[in-house]
Amino acid sequence: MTITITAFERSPDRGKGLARDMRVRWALEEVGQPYDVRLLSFKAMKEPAHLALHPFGQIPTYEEGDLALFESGAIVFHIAERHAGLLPDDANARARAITWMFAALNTVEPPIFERALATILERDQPWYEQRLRVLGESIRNRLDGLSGRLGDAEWLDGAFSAGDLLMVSVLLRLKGSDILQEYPNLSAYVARGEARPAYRRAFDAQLAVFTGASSG
Ligand code: GTB
Repeated sequence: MTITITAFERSPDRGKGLARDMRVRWALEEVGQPYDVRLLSFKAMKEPAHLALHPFGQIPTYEEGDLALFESGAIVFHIAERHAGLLPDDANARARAITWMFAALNTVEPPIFERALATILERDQPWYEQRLRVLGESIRNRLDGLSGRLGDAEWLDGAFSAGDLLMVSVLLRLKGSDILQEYPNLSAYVARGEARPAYRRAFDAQLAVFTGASSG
């Protein structure tokens, strides 16, 4: 059955791969599942046809036969459950990998995303610098714990898993920032994720949308 996901017709990140369709593309590439992409304008995302798939009018969504999903974490989990390669077979190791998926989305991503939003939306506020400092501290608090747990290991818990896929996806938003550079083992972890052939294929596919859109 054909898998179709949705993505921005024109991603505001100009092809940097920071929108959340990227993690879904990456998961599909890791497990070797071909997929189609339906590109949406901001207007189309708020129209009834898309709202029937996604109650909040966002991307990404995932359709396969009569199954329609939204929420990038749920989609990656679904892919990892249905196909080999992203979750270990051992029940306890699988539960730990799923724990890292939740940690990435619930514990590490929120302050990172808040900080990114603040740099766009709150730049002109008189309290902007203070807010950046507070968000920076929250991020460092999370990265301290993550860095301590990762140590010198290649991945968070044995072989590469959906937990690593989501954690690297979340950390990529800090790429090039002073904050990530303070944690050499996390910088190397992100670089290992980016070096995976499946990541490269996913990245190139989303970049092609931007370069196609900007040359057209
Ligand atoms: N929790 C949901 C999930 O994980 O799927 C969140 C989905 C979400 O935030 N989708 C965003 C969206 O559709 C795109 S990814 N926004 C449009 C809207 O809400 O109207 C967030 C995002 C947007 C832009 C960049 N960027 O330009 O760098 C990065 C990430």
